[in-house]
Amino acid sequence: KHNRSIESYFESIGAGASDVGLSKEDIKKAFLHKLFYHLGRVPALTTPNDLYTAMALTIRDRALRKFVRSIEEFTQQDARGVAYLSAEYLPGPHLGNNLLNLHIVEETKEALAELDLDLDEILDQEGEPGLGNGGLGRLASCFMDSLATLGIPSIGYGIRYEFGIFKQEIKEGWQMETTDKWLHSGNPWEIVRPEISYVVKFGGRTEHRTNGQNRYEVDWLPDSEIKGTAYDTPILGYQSNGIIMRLWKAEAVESFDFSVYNIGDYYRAVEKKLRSENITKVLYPNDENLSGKELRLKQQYFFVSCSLQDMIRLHTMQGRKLKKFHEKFAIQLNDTHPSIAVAELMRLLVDEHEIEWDEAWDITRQTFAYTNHTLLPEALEKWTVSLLGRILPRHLEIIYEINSRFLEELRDKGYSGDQIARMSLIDEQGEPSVRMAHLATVGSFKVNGVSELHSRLLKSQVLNDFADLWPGKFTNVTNGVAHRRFVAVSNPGLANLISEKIGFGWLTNLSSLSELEKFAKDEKFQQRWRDVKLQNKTALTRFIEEQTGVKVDPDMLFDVQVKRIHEYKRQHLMVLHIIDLYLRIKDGKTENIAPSTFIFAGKAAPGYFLAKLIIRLITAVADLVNDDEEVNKLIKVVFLPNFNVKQAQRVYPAADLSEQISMAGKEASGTGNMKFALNGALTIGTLDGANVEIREEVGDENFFLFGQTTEEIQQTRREGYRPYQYYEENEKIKRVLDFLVSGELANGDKDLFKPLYHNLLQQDPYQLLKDFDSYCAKKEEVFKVWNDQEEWTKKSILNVARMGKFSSDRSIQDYCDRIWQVKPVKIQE
Ligand code: 6GP
Repeated sequence: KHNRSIESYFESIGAGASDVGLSKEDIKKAFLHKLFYHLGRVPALTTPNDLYTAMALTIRDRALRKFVRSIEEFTQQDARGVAYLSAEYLPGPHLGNNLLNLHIVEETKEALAELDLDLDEILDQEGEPGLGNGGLGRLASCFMDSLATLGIPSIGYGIRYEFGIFKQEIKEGWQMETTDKWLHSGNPWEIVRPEISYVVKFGGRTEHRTNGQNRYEVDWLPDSEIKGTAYDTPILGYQSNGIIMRLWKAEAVESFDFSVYNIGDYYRAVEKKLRSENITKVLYPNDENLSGKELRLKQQYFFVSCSLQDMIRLHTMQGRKLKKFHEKFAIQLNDTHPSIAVAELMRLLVDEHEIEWDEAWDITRQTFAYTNHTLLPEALEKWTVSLLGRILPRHLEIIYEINSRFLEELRDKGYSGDQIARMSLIDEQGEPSVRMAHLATVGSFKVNGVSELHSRLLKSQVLNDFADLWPGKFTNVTNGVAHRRFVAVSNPGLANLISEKIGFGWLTNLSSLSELEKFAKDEKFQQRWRDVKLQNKTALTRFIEEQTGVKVDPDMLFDVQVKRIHEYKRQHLMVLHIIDLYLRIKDGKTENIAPSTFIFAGKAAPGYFLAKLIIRLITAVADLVNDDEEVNKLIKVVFLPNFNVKQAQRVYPAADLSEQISMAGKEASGTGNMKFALNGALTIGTLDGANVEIREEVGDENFFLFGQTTEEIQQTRREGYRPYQYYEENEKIKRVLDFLVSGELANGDKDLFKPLYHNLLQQDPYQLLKDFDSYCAKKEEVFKVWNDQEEWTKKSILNVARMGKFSSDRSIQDYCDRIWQVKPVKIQE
């Protein structure tokens, strides 16, 4: 059965190539077919969502055709592959990206035009699966794109949350959260696989005994079981085949109509079903902050267990030995969220497949690799021993066993008691808890950070003891972004201009953007470059007005900060500067201010008070500035609600200036920084995360650097940072901070921003006040360069030309070479 090629299969069912053909006629026919036979509609009686769904289904067929081909080839070649385990994905809208990948944008446009339909309107209908919080989830989706494009045998495992990240609305200046009903109008991209499902156990107790053959055995007697069912979404690569993202949905084990004897049982059965489904109900909306909640642990274990059982099935299906599991799969842990996998694989190997501990441990340690995505102490996952023991009693035993063997090893090496306590998988200070980063590190063959600086700090700070013990285990893979989505799909104007000059090579080899360098000073080219930007800004201007009612002028400098709202990212530093500008304008000192629109967007974790207050501050400053005739000719402020991938695709192409102003040492990498620069924005930023490498690439003369370095920040802290001193000694800072509590903001409310005011004066944990002057000075320079449009454009072109390193294709290639040892599989069409 397996030897039969897909082509002959197609022939045998009498299907011609045109059934999934890519010509205009094929697409038009297929689209009408879907509309009629799938949705039961004729063109005259459709809703916009029908049109979108029919088009999505049309394209999905074509994607599946490719996808099936690649599965066939991966299987035949018995290739080593990668499983990417991530609790979060942010794929963004699929349709536009898939059209690009299939190379049928024009054909589709024309096919629709012949039906009097408009592709852009249809594209606009698509929502997005918000199955992630921010950078980490979006990175996972960029990696899916590149894995598919490079032809790496791979699969992305995750959770099919029924409700993704909340929808953000702004009411009276405050963030309000409403549920994200992304499945409301159906999801044409996914395919449910009822036959691919696994049972996952929870709770209960274990029983230890020695069996007849003198083998020590452990039985786990759970108190509940839940079924996970696979939902597959094909992810196409650019002019290549595809991979799948396989997301697990939780269901009750028994179908809910199992024989019931009385009405009481019936209701209990209903409740049980509902309880089971709860596990994949909703994404936890905390970005880089652990919640410590039981349900979150259950989610993590649930998807990890389904995924590992699935991999074992795939591996043994063709008669391969389980003991060779690590030869077949590399499993990448996307942060510690899936790190319980280390204990789960041990359990599956030892308890369920009767492999001896030592051998199982060798297999496990050769299978996993771990990526750390943050140094923030509040984000390092820990589970209390009591919670973990209650939900996963067998895993706690396994973790204890791993730990005792590991600590024994350290003792043998002569480690001190202090060192051993620091490195233990169990944190004994306070309530005993399991340190998931330690479990992931001990259980993996490689550990990586996501930028040069972050990887260095990981080795010298958070995991320094482990880096001393196993220096060869630690490596770096600098993040990258799906440039096809974030430039070719989102910014067709720029993409066309680039391709016209240097051809299409950059789509698969981003480094070839360097060929643009020679046009950097070409006046005609510069003018066209500016025309594209202006067009994108004009489009964003319309969107801003639609969303917020604020009219902005596309000729102004668009100065943008979009990302999760977090103190360490310092959105409020940008606000303090805007207040300073406002006060200057009120004083009539308007010289040297370039007319600017400041654009913010991003969600705050619902329980993060200061982050929400920062949003309130932005909207308060926006109201003040935008309504003041004296001021709003020079500056405007906008907060765009509900930042997501779709919105991001509108924003990056329209930005002139990209704000990457986190306190040095805090932002692991950043990926928005890359998307902005690739769309021709210049960056004002600190030496943090991947900013360091971006600046290295684009040249320091094309990057607005400010602020303390990581070392200086630490030095300042060691010397005893006293923010109040800056308030006392720096008039500008005093004036700006006093303004926060003056009552001039938020209709006279003097108390509203006091928590922020006090936070900055008393602790200022992210040293805004210390970096304030340097930031303001850099802004002056930004204004100066902006006033010389030729100079600005040259820098913008050079930024794009030198961003070749930051494609996620390069990141994935690095993972393949440095970590996975996996090679692409060539697919003969
Ligand atoms: C983020 C980091 O904050 C960001 O700097 C990085 O670019 C991104 O990961 C991708 O590597 N971290 C998270 O979103 C997170 O939740 C646990 O880390």
